[in-house]
Amino acid sequence: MPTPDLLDSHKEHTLVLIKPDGFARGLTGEVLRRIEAKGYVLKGLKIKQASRELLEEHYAEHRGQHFFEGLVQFMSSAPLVAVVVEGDRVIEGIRTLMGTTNPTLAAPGTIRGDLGRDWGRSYVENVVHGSDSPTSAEREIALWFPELVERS
Ligand code: DAT
Ligand code: MG
Repeated sequence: MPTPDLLDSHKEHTLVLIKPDGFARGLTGEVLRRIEAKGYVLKGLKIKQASRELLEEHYAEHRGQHFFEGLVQFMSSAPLVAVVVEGDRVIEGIRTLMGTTNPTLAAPGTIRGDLGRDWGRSYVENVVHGSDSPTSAEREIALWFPELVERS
């Protein structure tokens, strides 16, 4: 197998996850459609059932929060889709496309506002994740796509 091309470090990238709820509901295509229609470019894509270890690392900033355990359990319970997206100001742009964290309150027109809702569970199901800053994006891409950022 050829080694995949590494990401261009001069360009901006973010990590998007189509969470287990979004993947199970068949919303992967719709989320990717919105990202591509906006003009951003997909640079990495994989279906994966993430381990507890990976998710504890991914959500390290939330360790100690009351929702942490439920969040990690939900995110590791079923497959998800991980995506690296490229474009100028893509980190902010994806956050705008996603909408706010609570899907009941997320604005119509956003992914969470249009596709997410409260299903009465003890954890929040909001379809997507997007990195919240350049520091987070770099850390998260290295966690989920080490093959795109370093030579093995
Ligand atoms: P976001 O996913 O919008 O970046 P976040 O980083 O603050 O939000 O939280 C990560 C995830 O954790 C979020 O998508 C859903 C869950 N979460 C956040 N705050 C929560 C809360 N108060 N109660 C339950 N789950 C929460
Ligand atoms: Mg976050």
